[in-house]
Amino acid sequence: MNQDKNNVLTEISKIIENATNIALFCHIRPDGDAIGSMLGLGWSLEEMGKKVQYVCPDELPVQGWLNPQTIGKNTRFVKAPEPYDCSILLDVSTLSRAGYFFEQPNIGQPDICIDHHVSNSGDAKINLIDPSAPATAIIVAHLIEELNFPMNKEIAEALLSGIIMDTQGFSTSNTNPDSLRVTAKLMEQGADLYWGIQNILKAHSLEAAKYWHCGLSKLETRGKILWTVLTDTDRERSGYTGRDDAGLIDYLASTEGFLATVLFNEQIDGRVKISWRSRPGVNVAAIAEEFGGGGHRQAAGADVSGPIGDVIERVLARTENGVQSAEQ
Ligand SMILES: [Mn+2]
Repeated sequence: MNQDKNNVLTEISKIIENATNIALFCHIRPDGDAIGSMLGLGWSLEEMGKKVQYVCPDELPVQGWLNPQTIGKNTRFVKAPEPYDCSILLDVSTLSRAGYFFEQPNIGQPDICIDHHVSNSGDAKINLIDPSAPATAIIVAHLIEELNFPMNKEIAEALLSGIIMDTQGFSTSNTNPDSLRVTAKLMEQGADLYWGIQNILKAHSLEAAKYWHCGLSKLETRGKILWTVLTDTDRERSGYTGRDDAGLIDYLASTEGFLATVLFNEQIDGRVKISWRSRPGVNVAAIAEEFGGGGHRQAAGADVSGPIGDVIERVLARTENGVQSAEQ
C-alpha cells in the first residue's frame, strides 16, 4: 500500500475513533453495492459502540440488495439524518448523487467518502477512492481489516452482497484477483456465496419478468448500439413497483454483436434515467459525464430532463460517436 493511502486510513481511523454518532449516506436510486457497503461498515461501527444512522435519500430498490430482515437484522433506513458528528459517503461519486441533503445551506463538507467510481470528484474532507476496485464493498472490506474494525458473519454477508451485485457474480471485466481474495475471506467469516448469487443477483418477481417483456418487445438497434426504453405505462402494465430497470440492461449487454447498450427509463418527475453498458474499448463513463452522470468505463448512468424522444436522440447520437471512435 502506498504512503498516501496509509495517511488516508490513519485519518479515517482518527475521525471514527473520535465520533460517537455517525451518519452513513448512500447514493440516490441505491444499488446492492451502495447498500451493502453502508450496512457492512455500519454494522462494524455499531459493534464498536457507535450510534449509526443509515441515510438512504431515495426509495430502496425492489430487488438486487441485501434486505437486513432476510438475515435477521433490524436496521432502519432514514431519508435524512438527525444531527451527527461524523458523515461518511459510500459509493457516492459526487455530492449531488447523495441527494438533496448536502445541497442545503450550512450542512458543510462531508467528512469521509469511500468510493470506487473513476469519476469521483473528491468532495469529502478525506477521500478513500480506488477506481480499480470493482465494488465499494471491497474497499470497505479492506478498511475493516486494515483498521482492525469488528468483522462477523452479517458484516461479511452485507459486503459480499455488494461485491456480487457490482461484479454481476464475478463476471464484469474489472473483476480482479483481489475481488476473489476479499470474497474468500468474507466466506471464511461465514458469508454464503451461493445464497447471495441466488437471492440477491438472480432472484426476480413475476412482475419484473413482465416488465422485462415490455423492454424486450421494443428493442432497437443503431449500428453497434442496442437500445430500448421502459416507460411509466410499462410499469403500470407489468405491475412492477420499482423505478429501476429490474436489471434488464445487464441482460441486454450480453447480446452478441454490439459494442454498447443503452436503456432509457422514464421517471415520474419528467426525467429520464439512462443506463449504459459497453464492451472494453468504449468508455461510457465519459459519455455519461457529458450528460451530468458518471460511473465506470463499462457501466455508467445519468439522469436527463426533457421529453423522452429528444433525450433518446441526443444520447444515441453521442453514444454512436463514442462507438465509432472506438472502432477506428
Ligand atoms: Mn458501486
